Amino acid sequence: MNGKMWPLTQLTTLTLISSFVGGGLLQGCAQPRYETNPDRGELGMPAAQSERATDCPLKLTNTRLCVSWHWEQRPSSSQSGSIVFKVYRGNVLDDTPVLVDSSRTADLLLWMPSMGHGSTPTQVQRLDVGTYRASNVFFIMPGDWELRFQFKEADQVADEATAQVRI
Ligand SMILES: [Cu+2]
Repeated sequence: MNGKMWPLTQLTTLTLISSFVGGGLLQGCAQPRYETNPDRGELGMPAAQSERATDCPLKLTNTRLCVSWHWEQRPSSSQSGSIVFKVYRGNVLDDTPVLVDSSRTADLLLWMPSMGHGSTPTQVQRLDVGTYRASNVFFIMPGDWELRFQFKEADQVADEATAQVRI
């Protein structure tokens, strides 16, 4: 009886060792793994593998929330453009982006710092949670401009994040 059991035990031990080593080395393994990866923002759960940690290059000065933006329509010397911008924070669980709605009124100010003047006013519209479109984005002259993403209370700027653009 013992003579037959021994090889089985050896086989089981070997299987356990190889799956442990394999699981540690092969990070891209397709089998579900439910432990939390010690690396920041990465979970072993398959559904979370494509999610990325929050990238926050542009922060609002007061709330420290993040702002991202992109051209929806680039302006020209004769045509105004539009910008979509979003406000978000990092998820407390895995630091993936979570859009945040503000109780304040969003605005976008176009400002030329070297000459101390603005441009024509933009119009900002809320599209969804933490998501805005600024239309009528027009620069009255070429040069270095600031996009000042602002959140106002009673027409006073309560929070602001500034991005630089060359027009
Ligand atoms: Cu100017």
